Amino acid sequence: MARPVIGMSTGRMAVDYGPVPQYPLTYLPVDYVEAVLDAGGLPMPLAMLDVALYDGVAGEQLAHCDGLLLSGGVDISPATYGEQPHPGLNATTPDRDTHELALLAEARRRGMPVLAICRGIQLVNVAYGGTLYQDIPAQVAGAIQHSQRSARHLPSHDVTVTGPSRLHGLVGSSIAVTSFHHQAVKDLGAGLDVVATATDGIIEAVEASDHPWLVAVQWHPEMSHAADAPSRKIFEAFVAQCVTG
Ligand SMILES: [Mn+2]
Repeated sequence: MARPVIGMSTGRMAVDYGPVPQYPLTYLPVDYVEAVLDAGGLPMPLAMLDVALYDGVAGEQLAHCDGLLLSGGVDISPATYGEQPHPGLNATTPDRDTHELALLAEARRRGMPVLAICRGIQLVNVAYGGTLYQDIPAQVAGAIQHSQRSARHLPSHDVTVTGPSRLHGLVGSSIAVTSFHHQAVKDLGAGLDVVATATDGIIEAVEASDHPWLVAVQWHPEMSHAADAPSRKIFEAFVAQCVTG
């Protein structure tokens, strides 16, 4: 049977590349590619583009896909949710924000399954009208460490998952997760349900009630999927929802 095609959002960064200084590249961490392959999907990186220059192309990209994975990356511009930049905000890529918002809007229009990871849950929350903590250590008193210093595949902090929810059905009530984020959902977007939290109250997963299958997590199951069964289950359940067509 043909593998479902999983469209995956990408970023851009400029790096010194051989003899070319600060060469702009499209990028997608390999962990996402391998997690999708191992779950039976066909990874299709969707090149980030300026939606103002290439009107409608985000929709054309998704027309070739059976599911959408919103990947991790840099901070989302606070302009997308009507706030000024906090001193703790890191670099942003506004073109990526608008591209991913266009991809998500098209996925919602099509009822296409969506798995959103790290920056992805933040993007989903903004798309549904919510806001973000721009810098957890500066804005959330008593917050635990959400940017782990241990190796990326090692679980860092605990997450409590509430049911009934898709996520609870997949991983149960409590899991330990890998964590590399300094932003998080603040005010929840309308139409989203919180289905997981950390011990400090930080929202770690949401699902959309207006969508056939939209699961968004703040942690990184793609980093731990090789060794961690709950991480694999999230990818397998997502790919299983993505019917080829
Ligand atoms: Mn976390």
